[in-house]
Amino acid sequence: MAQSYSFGKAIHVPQSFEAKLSVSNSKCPPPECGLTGRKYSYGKVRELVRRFGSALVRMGFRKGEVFGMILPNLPEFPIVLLGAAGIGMPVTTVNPTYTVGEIARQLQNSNTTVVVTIPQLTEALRQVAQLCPKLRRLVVLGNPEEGFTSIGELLQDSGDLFDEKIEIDPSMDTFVLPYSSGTTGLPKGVLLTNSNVTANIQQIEHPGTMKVSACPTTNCDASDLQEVFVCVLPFFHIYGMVSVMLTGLDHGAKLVTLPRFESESFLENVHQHRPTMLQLVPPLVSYLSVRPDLKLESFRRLHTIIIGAAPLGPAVANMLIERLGKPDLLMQEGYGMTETSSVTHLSPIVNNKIGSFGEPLSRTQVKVVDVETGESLGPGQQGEMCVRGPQMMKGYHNNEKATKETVDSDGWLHTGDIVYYDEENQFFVVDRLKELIKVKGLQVSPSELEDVIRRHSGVSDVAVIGVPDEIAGELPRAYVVKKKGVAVSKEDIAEFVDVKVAPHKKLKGGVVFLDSIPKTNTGKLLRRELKHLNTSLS
Ligand code: 4UW
Repeated sequence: MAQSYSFGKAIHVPQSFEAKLSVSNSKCPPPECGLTGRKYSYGKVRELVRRFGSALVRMGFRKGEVFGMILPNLPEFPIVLLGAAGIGMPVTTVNPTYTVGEIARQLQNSNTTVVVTIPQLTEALRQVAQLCPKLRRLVVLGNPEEGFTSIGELLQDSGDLFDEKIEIDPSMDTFVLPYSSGTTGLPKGVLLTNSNVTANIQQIEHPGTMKVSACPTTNCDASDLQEVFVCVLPFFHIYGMVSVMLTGLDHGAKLVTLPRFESESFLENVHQHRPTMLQLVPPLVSYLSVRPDLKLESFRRLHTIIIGAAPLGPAVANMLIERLGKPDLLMQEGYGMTETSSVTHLSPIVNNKIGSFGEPLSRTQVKVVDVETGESLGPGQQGEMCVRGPQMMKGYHNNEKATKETVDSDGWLHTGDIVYYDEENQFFVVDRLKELIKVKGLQVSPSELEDVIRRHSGVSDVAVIGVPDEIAGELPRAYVVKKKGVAVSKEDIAEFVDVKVAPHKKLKGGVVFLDSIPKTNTGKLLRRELKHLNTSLS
């Protein structure tokens, strides 16, 4: 069943990875845990992918049933993801810092039937299972526990059912189902097909887009030729999943996985593994640029830093280049969205401009339109960016309304971001039209937080916006109208929210009481007015 890997064709991702993994030299270690040193060769990854997928078939799981992953970055992440996707199960990746309520919402909304998690989350998963009747099986990456099948048991499978008559249509069948709130409302499942993701990996690896050494599959003994990624960005988010993990695997890179960002272990791993590329978000660039204890020798092999997911200040970027003493370091900024399988723009290798998120990738069409008239705009004019290309999602899961609001009848995806481009086709972010808040590159949906806050007995109305923050980029702030006659403090509201949401969604931007929330005559919330209010308050 394995096919050879060739560019330009729509290829089912797990099959193409299978081919890639099978030709790789077994001495070439790809995923390795940055904390424990646990690692697998490419050949072993391939074998375990097949065993895991086959075990799922043997347990009765079928193509089209949704598979849930609640895992931090671990070397087993690609094994689980490619094993499930390889038998045609769309994989929904959940942030492991989510609370029981947040996990349950995603698993219910996606109709997940089987989920894999870590021992630290089994108790939470037992509670989640009570709320998700469709969940038939819980798997733990660790020792067997009551109610959980151990992954070790599944990896004993012979692997023979992996490719049992499973027909996968690369352009129609869903490969992954990550969640994004898009331009408005609650987080929605994003249907990314096998072809979408494969196309994006090809676009990223296009010569002239990514600066990587010769593909090392035949040169593994020469460690200087192997790309090394220290993977600190979470694999559950589209940036870490596609641009780091899958692109890294496709390239035969060594992936050092870090389960979470901890300053000491991150630096230790950088010093030990001497990465050739670092994929970062702006707060990590700031962090590195001020660390006094960087061992510059560890950055000798580093040729590229890729940054994206939130606006990057040029001053910080330049500070890091200076700090590392590497004037020839390629600092590439990229722009991506969950809805575009990850990337649409990346700075060019030559003549890149710090402060710009670069130019459209190959086969990616982009236009900037006037927000009022929809008219296409020329260089230097600010408007909403719309994109079209093979990496664009099929739509939102079970949500035709949101799909139609985001993708117009000509197939343009409206990003909700205000940008402009210059005479050299380099793009710059100006503002965000959509509701989304970005905290350290991760999404926070204002509607989701408003729904939580509205449940407080002392709240009559609420609106949440993002306020600028030097470290996180933005932080959520709630504007609250109190119910008459109910005594409620700002702290009460913050504490009420704290226990119901993941750490990055907490109201660290504060709570502000207002007499009324600004709205249009038709009751539509005027978030922009709150943003202006914020500017004038501070
Ligand atoms: N500048 C300003 C940017 C930028 C930005 C994104 O959580 P999502 O859905 O997705 C992402 C994906 C980012 C990404 C993936 C792969 C990659 O290589 C790369 O560049 C290196 C980045 O963040 O959020 C999408 C929203 O995030 C904002 C923007 O508002 C977009 O609609 N965003 N990149 N460079 N803002």
